[in-house]
Amino acid sequence: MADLARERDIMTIPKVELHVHLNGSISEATASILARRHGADPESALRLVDGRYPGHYPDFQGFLDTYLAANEFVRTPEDLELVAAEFARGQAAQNVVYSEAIFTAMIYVRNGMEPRAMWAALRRGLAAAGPGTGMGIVVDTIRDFGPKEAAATLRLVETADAPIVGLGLTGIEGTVPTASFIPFRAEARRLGLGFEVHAGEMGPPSSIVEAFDVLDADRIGHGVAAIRDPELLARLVRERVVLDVCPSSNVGISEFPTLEAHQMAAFWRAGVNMTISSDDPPFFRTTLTDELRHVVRVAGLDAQDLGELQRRAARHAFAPTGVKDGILGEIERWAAG
Ligand code: ES4
Ligand code: ZN
Repeated sequence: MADLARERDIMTIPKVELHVHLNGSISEATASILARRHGADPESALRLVDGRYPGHYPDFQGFLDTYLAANEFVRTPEDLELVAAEFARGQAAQNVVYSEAIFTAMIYVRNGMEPRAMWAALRRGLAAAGPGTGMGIVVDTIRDFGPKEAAATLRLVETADAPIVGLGLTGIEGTVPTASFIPFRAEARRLGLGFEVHAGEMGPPSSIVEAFDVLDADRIGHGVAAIRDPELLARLVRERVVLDVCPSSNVGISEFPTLEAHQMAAFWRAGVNMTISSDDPPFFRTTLTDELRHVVRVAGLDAQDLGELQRRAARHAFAPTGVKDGILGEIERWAAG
């Protein structure tokens, strides 16, 4: 067996991150600035523990409460621009050359932001790190809020001036029947957008099956429940289904007790078409770079495997072909160098 990928490989490789929530990328420092700006005490309003988000939650709802508490203070376009700029600079610092940022636009519209000003602030913020830090936006709707919310999300997307590359379905699996989102999925197709579905995160294997058979998802967010259903796992391998795997997030909501107990190594060995992402980095006290360190260690990846992970992420991005070819070229130069 070749040697494990080295720290230097992990640091220098041009990275692609397909599954990272912009609303889940608000650092404690930025959330504290925003809380104070809106007259709240950061420590209590943000549920901080020693100045930090807990990082570990008893379940998904526990995480969601903390995440929503921070997002409550993103009220004006200036607030959003600050959040987006911090995100872009954080990606740039890790040599993430392209990100697909999942964006729950309705949270900010409900907070009182005017849609045109919201999209303009998002564009300005995401551009903060310059053109070498590419960004696509995946606008999601939260399942729990139902099909009306999905329709409202669509109206926002149709009039948006922003680099939207996909639509997504997030939230708590099983709260609303999957079939209620068929029209939302159909609109993604009509608009020429990719479609990502969070499934098999806290829900059962059947939730992943529904993401395909009911919603014809282009990519699955998480999908880790597939480990409990060997037939489904075989289907995922056979059909080359892309799973965005986010190990620290799964551990952070108590789906697995530790990173070592996470099934990423079994997925890798089985030949699952997985990519690696950070999901909600500060809320799980992680970064994409940390997630790559974890998968190298736990699944025993060498430098070539690491290159393969990043090539896959580039190939399965919702970005235009020209953008993807540019990223693949950067990865080839890294592999050759
Ligand atoms: C999610 Cl709404 C939301 N935000 C972040 N991560 C998620 N996983 C499932 N739904
Ligand atoms: Zn997610």
